[in-house]
Parts: sequence; structure tokens; C-alpha cells
Amino acid sequence: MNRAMLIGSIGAGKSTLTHALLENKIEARKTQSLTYYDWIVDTPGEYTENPLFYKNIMATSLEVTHILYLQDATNKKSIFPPGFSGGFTKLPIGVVTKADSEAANVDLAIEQLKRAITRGPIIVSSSLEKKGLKEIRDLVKCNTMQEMKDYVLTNQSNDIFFHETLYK
Ligand SMILES: Nc1nc2c(ncn2[C@@H]2O[C@H](COP(=O)(O)OP(=O)(O)OP(=O)(O)O)[C@@H](O)[C@H]2O)c(=O)[nH]1
Ligand SMILES: [Mg+2]
Repeated sequence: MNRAMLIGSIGAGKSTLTHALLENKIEARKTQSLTYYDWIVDTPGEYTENPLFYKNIMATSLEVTHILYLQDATNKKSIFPPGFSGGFTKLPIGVVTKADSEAANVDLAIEQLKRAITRGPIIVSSSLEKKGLKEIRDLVKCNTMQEMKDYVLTNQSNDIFFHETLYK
């Protein structure tokens, strides 16, 4: 079964998205350690914010098929180093979170994800409005980058697109 690990800054909305994707009716609390659900591994924001934890992310990534890179649209900062997804062999999905918020800057969040992910789909989501959830579930069912690209091309909207870096 395909599985996804969620990474992103403290408070980016990883646990809220996890519960929304799984249709769990529980509210997220601060994540203290790696938490395994059905097909999702939720991580504490500290794991992505502190490079000392990169080895934990690396090790955990071996257990999944996809890595979801969450960028909070209400956070002007991005904690992902440029090209971060290049350090992993797993299929990347960029996810903009909290698109519903009045404070959201979705365009900025997309630009931040484009720097973090050299190639892959990017989804604009809101756990509160259940936006982008189906697309994320469907993408995690894809087995190759090409399958994800084909999915994006056949499900075109403003909230999903495929990012490719032409020159590296
Ligand atoms: N407006 C809005 N707020 C959200 C959304 N998703 C999460 N939040 C809020 O963002 C805050 C942090 O959410 P969490 O899901 O706990 O974030 P996290 O990434 O799991 O945080 P850590 O576990 O500390 O790493 C909470 O107050 C949520 O209510 C969303 O889609 N829209
Ligand atoms: Mg959490």
C-alpha cells in the first residue's frame, strides 16, 4: 500500500491535514513524536525545522512511497532548503495549506514550494474547507512521477499543477 509522510514547519497544519485526509473527527494537538496512521506518517514540525532531525526524516522516508511538503500559506517564511526534495528518493507532493485563511498568500506559498521541490505536483489545500483533499489522496495512489503528472494534466484546475525545473 502506498503511504505518505507529511513534513513542514511547526503549525503548518500537518496533523489537521492528516485527520482531514483520513476523515477523523478529532482536532489536532501539538505532535510530539512520529505518529503512524493508516497510510499516513505525521511528523513533528521540529523534525523539518531542525537539521539535527534530518536523519530521522531520512530514515522514516524509507517506510513511505510519497513525501508531502507542506507550506503554510499564512507563513511568510519557508523552512525548506532549496531543492530539499532532491535529497529523497520518494515521490514528492507540494501542499499549500490554509488557503481558506484571510491571511493566506497562496502565490507566495507556491513559489516557496517550487524552490523546495525540483519536480512534482503542487496542490492548494484547506483542511477546514476540505479543499484539495481528494487530489492528495489520488496522487498518493500514483506509483510514478509520470502517473502523477498525467493525473494533474487530466484534472486541471487552479488548485493543482505540475512543477518542473527546466534548468538545474
Ligand atoms: N484556517 C486554517 N487553519 C488551519 C488549517 N489547518 C490547520 N490550521 C490551524 O493551524 C494550527 C496548527 O495545526 P496543526 O495541524 O496542529 O499543525 P502541525 O503542522 O501538525 O504542527 P506540529 O504538530 O506542531 O508540527 C491549528 O491551530 C489549526 O487549527 C486550515 O486548513 N485552515
Ligand atoms: Mg502536528
